Amino acid sequence: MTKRDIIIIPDPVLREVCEPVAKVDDAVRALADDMLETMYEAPGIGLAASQIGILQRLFVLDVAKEDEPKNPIVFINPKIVWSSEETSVYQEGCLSIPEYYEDVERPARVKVQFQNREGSEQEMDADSLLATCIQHELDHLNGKLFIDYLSKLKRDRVMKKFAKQAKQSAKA
Ligand code: GNR
Ligand code: NI
Repeated sequence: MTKRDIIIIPDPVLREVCEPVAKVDDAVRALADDMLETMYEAPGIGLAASQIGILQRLFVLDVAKEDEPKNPIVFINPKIVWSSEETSVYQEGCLSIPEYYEDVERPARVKVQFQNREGSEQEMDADSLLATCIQHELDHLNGKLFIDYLSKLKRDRVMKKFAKQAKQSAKA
């Protein structure tokens, strides 16, 4: 397993729409393992392939609490097939937007269809943090970020701050 570098905004790769995974083979499983290692190392509770520059439709997550056993899940070619009318608000963060947190309102519960690491079709009902995280990761696969749900003022402010940082580190 190899820890990969996480891409930070305003890198345009984060705005790309990812392509379906054609076949769940050993290469895809190795990629998923790298993504899990990168996520745990960060640390974060989710990671989409585009965040390490791989434009394929898969993400990993583990929303287990610190005192609970690890529960890594790999979602390949995920699709939300149902969302609740009811919404919930979570303070979200993103490994591609370090140290920035804001409340986001999303459907409280979702049903997601995906392929697991064996390539079998699976369905999962999710609520609370898991539901939020699944939607956050699926957005990544479509080039969408949680700051897109904020006011233009807030989003512009964040983008400007990270653009400036990128410029600084390019110079150094
Ligand atoms: O680590 C993460 N925490 C988090 C908290 C609330 C809602 C979503 C997330 S996902 C984020 C990791 C990440 O950037 N995944 O794309
Ligand atoms: Ni994210």
